[in-house]
Amino acid sequence: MNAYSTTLAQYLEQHATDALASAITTLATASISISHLLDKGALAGIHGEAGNQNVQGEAQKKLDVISNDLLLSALTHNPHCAGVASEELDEISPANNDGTLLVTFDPLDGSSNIDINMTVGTIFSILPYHRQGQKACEDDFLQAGVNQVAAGYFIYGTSTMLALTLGRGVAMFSFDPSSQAYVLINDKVTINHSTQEYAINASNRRYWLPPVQEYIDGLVAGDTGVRGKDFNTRWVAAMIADVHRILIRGGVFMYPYDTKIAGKAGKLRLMYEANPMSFVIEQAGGASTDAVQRIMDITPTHIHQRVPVVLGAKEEVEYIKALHDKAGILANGDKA
Ligand code: AFP
Repeated sequence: MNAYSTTLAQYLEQHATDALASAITTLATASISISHLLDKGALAGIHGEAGNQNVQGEAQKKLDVISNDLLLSALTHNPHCAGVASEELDEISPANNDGTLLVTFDPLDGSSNIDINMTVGTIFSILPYHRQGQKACEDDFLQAGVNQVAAGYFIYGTSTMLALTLGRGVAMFSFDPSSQAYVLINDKVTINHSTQEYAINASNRRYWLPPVQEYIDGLVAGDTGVRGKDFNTRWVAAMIADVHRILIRGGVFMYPYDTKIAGKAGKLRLMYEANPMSFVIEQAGGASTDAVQRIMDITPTHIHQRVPVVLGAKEEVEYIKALHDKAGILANGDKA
């Protein structure tokens, strides 16, 4: 017998509208199927490449495709869902014209981790839909992150968990395999404002802007440098796992602007990764920017838009932003 007793269903009954509760329950049900497939691993024939590229030009894993199909089919059958957008699909999928919600998702973030038995997860964002009676189109999705009514992620790690925000803090749930239900383990997740741990793919150093190089040099110098204290690096190469670590024990995560691929301002997607994670991080007391402006204030111009991401402990995020301000960096990476 453990101390936890509130299920996700009970939590949603208390805190969410019927429509939101229904959409989140649909997402949770699909996540349980994905979690079971991951548990079976190679035995379920899910390892390896699917042989296609997604809209981002990335090789799709078999489970990317299976997870995408599971979520898409479940959500388009939900009566409250007016439209769905997936990181894996070129175009949005209209659903039920009378629905009041739009859902975006990254079906399997960090999917290159599947074959090496490391953490992956499903990230989702829920936006309001206002054109009832009409078929949803891409323009309906192009809303700033501040409009999100809920966001979160299902993480498939040593255990399966859900981090959820409805805009009033962040709640953490753990999946109980015996009851097949998500159970609340923390109803007020908070992030420390300061940290000595950071996450970045340092192999991209030569492509970063000077303020990011200067910032990381300061951290690497530790107590012999400008920061006067030692820092520790952690990089899982799955945003979901790096963000989860920050929610649990603090830190700062960066996938900054880089010049590696011409025309791509960073690697992460605004609508499937950056916005939902920013909502979760801010609701836990952290901060999230593209190093110049708050991510959730960005009005998307395209559903597959990419943005630089700097999120986590408030003091570090503000420190990095101040370095960019001092260097006169603009949102597109140019200098003022
Ligand atoms: P995949 O889903 O293709 O594995 O990409 C994951 C991701 O978009 C994000 O979750 C990580 O933070 C980032 O890529 C890792 O990128 P690097 O390959 O540069 O380490």
